[in-house]
Parts: sequence; C-alpha cells; structure tokens
Amino acid sequence: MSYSTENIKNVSIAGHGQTGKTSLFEHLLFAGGVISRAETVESGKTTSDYSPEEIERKISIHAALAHIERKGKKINFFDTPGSSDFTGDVILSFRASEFALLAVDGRSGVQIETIKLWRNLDGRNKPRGIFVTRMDEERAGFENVLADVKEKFKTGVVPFTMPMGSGAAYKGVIDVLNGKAWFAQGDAPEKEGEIPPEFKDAAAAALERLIEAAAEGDDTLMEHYIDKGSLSPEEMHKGLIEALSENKIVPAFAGSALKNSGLVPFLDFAADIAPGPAAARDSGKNTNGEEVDVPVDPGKPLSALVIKTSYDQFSGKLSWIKIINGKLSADSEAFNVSENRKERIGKLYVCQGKKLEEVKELFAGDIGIVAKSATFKTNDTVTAGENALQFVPLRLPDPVHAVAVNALAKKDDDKLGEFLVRAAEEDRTFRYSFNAETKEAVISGMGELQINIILDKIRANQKIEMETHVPRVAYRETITKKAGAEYTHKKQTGGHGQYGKVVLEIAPLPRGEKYRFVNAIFGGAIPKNYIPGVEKGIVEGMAAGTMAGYPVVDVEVKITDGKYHPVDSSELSFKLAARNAFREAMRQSSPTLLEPVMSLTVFVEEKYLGDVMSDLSGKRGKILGQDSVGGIAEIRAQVPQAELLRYSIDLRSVTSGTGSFSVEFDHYAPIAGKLADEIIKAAEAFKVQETEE
Ligand SMILES: Nc1nc2c(ncn2[C@@H]2O[C@H](COP(=O)(O)OP(=O)(O)O)[C@@H](O)[C@H]2O)c(=O)[nH]1
Ligand SMILES: [Mg+2]
Repeated sequence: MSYSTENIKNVSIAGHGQTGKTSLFEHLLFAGGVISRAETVESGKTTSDYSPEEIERKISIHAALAHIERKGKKINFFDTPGSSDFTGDVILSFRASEFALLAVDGRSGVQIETIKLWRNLDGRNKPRGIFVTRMDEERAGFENVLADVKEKFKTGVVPFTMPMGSGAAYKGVIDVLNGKAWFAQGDAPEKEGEIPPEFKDAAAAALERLIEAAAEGDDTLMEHYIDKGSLSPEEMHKGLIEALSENKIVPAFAGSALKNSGLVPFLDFAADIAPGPAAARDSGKNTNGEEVDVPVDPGKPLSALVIKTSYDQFSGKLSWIKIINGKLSADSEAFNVSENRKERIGKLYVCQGKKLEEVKELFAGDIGIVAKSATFKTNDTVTAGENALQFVPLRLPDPVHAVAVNALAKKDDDKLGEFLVRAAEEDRTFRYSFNAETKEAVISGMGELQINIILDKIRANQKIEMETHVPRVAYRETITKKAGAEYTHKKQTGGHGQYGKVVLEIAPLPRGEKYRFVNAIFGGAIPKNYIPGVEKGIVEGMAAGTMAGYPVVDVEVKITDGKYHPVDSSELSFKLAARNAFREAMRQSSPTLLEPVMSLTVFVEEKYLGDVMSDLSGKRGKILGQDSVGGIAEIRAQVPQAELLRYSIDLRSVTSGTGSFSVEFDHYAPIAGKLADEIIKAAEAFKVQETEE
C-alpha cells in the first residue's frame, strides 16, 4: 500500500547500547498490529536484528526499517545500533527521519552515546524526544532521568506520558495530553482506563506543563493561555505540533517494552503530533554548487536520495531510497544524477525488517527499497530527468581505527579486495584503500568491533583466510636549514652521450606549504626545454627522502645555475642531475623526520578521567582542554598517530568499554632522538631502491 505525503511519519529510534531500542521497536510493531508476537533479543528472532551477525552477537549492527499504520498514518520506524562502531547507520536514519526518539535506560540515565547522538541532532536542528525505557526494572526512575537530561543538555523536557510506579510496582503509563491511563497487561496489549486517584495530581501538574509548552509554540496561543488560563484540545495540538517542528520542546515518554507498556500512547503521539515530512525540507546543491533548501513536495517531479545499500542473500543488492519530491513508480525509468546515467526501476518495495513487500509507488516523504539497481549507490540523487540538484550527502565521521590486511594466499587478494569494496558500499564509515606509500591494503572504520565483524563475515562466507596487522604510519621528511649542491650527470657511451649539470639551493618552507619550485637561471645556462626535466628530477627526489625514504615536504627548491652540452644533453640527463643534486643538498640541510599528529576528542565517565589522562600522557599526548558535564568528561588532545593505532582497544580497556572518541588528522610535527632512530631503522628494509636509468 502507498501513502500520501501528509500521512507519512519517519521516526528513528536511537540511543546508547542496551537501552532497549530493539525491544521497543519489536513491541511497537506488536502494539501496532504488525506482528502477532513480539520476540526477545536473546531469541535472535526479532524483526530488526535479522542479519546473521546480529543473531550471532545479540546486538544491533545495521539500521532496520519497518512501518506501523496508526490513525491512517504510516509511521516508518528505524531501529538503529547503539555502539559507536556502527554510527553510520544511525546517521543515515537521522538523515531520513523528521523525528528522533532517543531511548534512555530508566536506570542509568544519559550515557555517552546519548550525548554524542544529541549533539549530532543539534547539528541537524532535528526535533527529538526521550523514551525512558525499562521502567519495570528495579532502580528505574523517570524523574531522575528527566533531571539528568535537563542538567546535561540544558533543556527542559515535557512529559507526554509518565509512569505509574516503577520496578515490581510498575503498572503502566499516563497519557498526559489525552488524560488517560494505559495499564500494562504483560504479554497482552496494554489497556486504556481511568487515571488512578493516586496519580491524578501528578497528571494534572504534567498537563499544566504541556499546556505551557503548547503555548510556547505560537504567540497567539500564548495570549489565549494568559487570558483564559487554559487551551482547547485543538489549540493544544496545534501549539505542540508547532513547538516540536521548530525544535522548541523535547517530549518525554516512559514505558517498558517487555511489558508492552507506554507504546500505544507513543504511537498516537507519532501519528498526531510528531513532525513528518509534509512540512520538512531537505538540502541540496544546485548546478552552480550553491546550497539550497528543498521542501518535501509531492507535486514536483521526482527527486530522491539513496540513503543505504545492502546486500541480501536472496534479493541481491537493495538500495534504500527516500523520496523528497514527486513519486517513484515501479517499472519506470529514472535518472541517477550522481552517475549521470539512466536507471531502470524494476520492482519497488517497503519492508518490515527483512520482509519485503512490493508496492507500485512511493510518494514524497516515504522510504522504500529498489532491488537490483544497476547504478545506485548510497548518497546518489535520483530524479525524473537530467540537470537537477544533488542532495547533500550523509555527513559521516572520520575513521578512528585502521588495520592493514592481506589474504594469506596471494590468489585470494583480488577476491578479498572485491568484498572489502562491497563492505565499504554497505557501510560508508568503513573504508578500504591501497596505500601506495606504505604498500599496504588498509581498512579503516569506527572501531575494532566493526572491522572484525566485516572481516569475520568475509572469512565465513567467502572462505578467505587473511591476516591483519597494525598499519604503517605515513611519516614525512623535511629540512631545517638552507643548503646548496651541484651535480653533473655525465655518461660517455658508444653513440650519444648524456650530459647535464644542475646547481640548486634548498630552503625550508612553513609547515604545510609542501613544495615550491623556483627557476632562477640566468642567461640560458640550462635551456628552457630542459627545465621540465629538472623539475621532474626534483619531484622524484622529494618522493623519497634521504633519511628513511619517506616523502619530503615543505621545501623550496631554487635552480641557480647549470650547464648543458649541445649534443649530449637531454631531458633525462637533467632529470637525473636534478634528482641527485637535490639529494646531495638534502643531506647537507639537517633533515628531520615528521610524524602525523592527530586531534583527538575523548568522551569518558568522570571516574575514568585520571586513567585516561595518564594514558594519554604516556602516549606523548598534549592535552588542549577538558570539559565536564554531569559526570561525563570530554578531553581534547593532540596525540601522534603512531601512538593511536590501537587506541580504540586501549581506551576500551581503560574505561571498561564505556569510553568513546573521534580523531582526525591535525598536522605534521618533527620527531627526533631515539624515536626517530627507530623509525629510520624500521624503514631500512622498506626504503625505495635507487634506480639508475
Ligand atoms: N526488564 C526489561 N528489560 C528490557 C526492556 N527492554 C529491553 N530489555 C532488555 O535489555 C536488553 C537490551 O535490549 P535491546 O532491545 O537489545 O537493547 P538495544 O541495544 O538498545 O537495542 C535485553 O536483554 C532486553 O531483553 C524492558 O522494558 N524491560
Ligand atoms: Mg538493538
């Protein structure tokens, strides 16, 4: 069945691991009548954790999509992984949803991933709510969690539902807006009833907060409220919808997935109040490269964005697609703007977890799947015709962990490469490349877990044996003082000889300027037509420095003089002369090694702060700053890359698995002494051989 734009909602369920997202998703599907029985995560049979790797490990690894019909609305739900290793699929679900529901464990409150996801949503100005989960467990506290949210995010939260009791005394939730209670019935669906007398006061106080929140959405409503002291139900709805779509309020919900509780009132909220695509806008780049707003609009010609690519054992390649404008029809023709190619659309599906259901068309705002597409890849823009804007791609974090990999049997290397490319297509935070400089195939991603899962899958399915090791660091070399040298390349063979003389000076440039070539030849000492040869020689010389064979950077090379021979000179002679002159000068210029230094941000619970700091100082780290909010510390530091190659493993052991970090290249810094000696020694075996042509 196909739904029109105003009847579609897209909600991503996200949050820290083990907060109960997958269970919530499963039991929402049960409450919404999609499945007749909710399965436990432990059974490996839930709707959303369906891949073999998820069933084996009992955690969510990939985003899953399903939909529920409620009050004539189609609500698409994403279940997303909680581990930062799989953040790519959380980000794509945020990109495709107009509302995010953050699951927060009623016992632990805001955790590290909650904070990171909250910031990510801030960056998108995306409306969000909090679902306080696991209220049936001992020590669960709704008010504690709200206070925690308030402290950590400096924002008020407005309960739309609130729990009746907690732990063993948990009875269900109150639907504040509609003035009803929903009583938990264990395995059976929750039941509507009167608010019990002991919760009446709390419900009335919560309603008061909700009315104020609704008035905040709209100035005229605020006036009504001040005049009359209350708002009508219609006014309430209108005000709340506005306040939410402008991201002015954060609604809170409570419940217990396993007790099927707090789900129906949330579905009502999602259907009635949560922002949907109808009023949303996406952003793209037009043909002039300017960023433009693209309102979701069913009336315009088709435009859509491929948000995810997955491979299914039976159906093959699946391209997940969000329709932004117009509609996408099965058995039609579309245009892939990113590839500049036509694409034949065959069958079109929506899904309930792994189950695909064929549909004839999908309207703006909806999310579906195109099977076996020839050209689609994640981030591609799909339109009705050529020459259209392209949607802004998913904004993904840089990899934090890398390993070098190779197949044990040489013959398997190509096949391994092929499946690594596919893995990178499926998860855009995973990258695979051949580093020509270090001569290694390097894969990188968001953590050891992500990388191991990908490699395990290839090992198991493709029967490829492989080995991994810590990747080599891409060091650089540079010079610290001016020097000059000259070199004459001269060869007298039978026929033509070779002759070229180059005189040059080299000088250090500021860090990051890489290379400057200055031709200061007077009076044609080297004829113009040989200068390109000279420059080639310099470039070759700089490709492998004299210390350890690493590329040379931040050097100015000035050619001051030379000599040629009318018969024997050639481009090659000058190239070789220049290369050797450069090397000679470099040896005289007090060269030094440079190492890449990364800028690192670490999030840890405060109790681990001391250990993390001392670990960082042992890693030659320079602490730049530190903030602490509500028990969670954020540390910013600069640390040499060589010390961070296994940081995802080290941080895990220092913080019992709770810490997380992001890292990006910052600058190159000189390195000397014993460390430099070791690098030079290690590079000996690796040094680019000097070849005489
Ligand atoms: N008692 C109780 N346990 C829950 C509830 N929701 C989830 N759990 C349990 O919490 C664990 C993690 O749940 P899961 O849904 O996989 O969390 P996710 O990592 O956020 O997807 C599982 O053992 C669930 O059975 C709940 O409402 N009550
Ligand atoms: Mg899960």
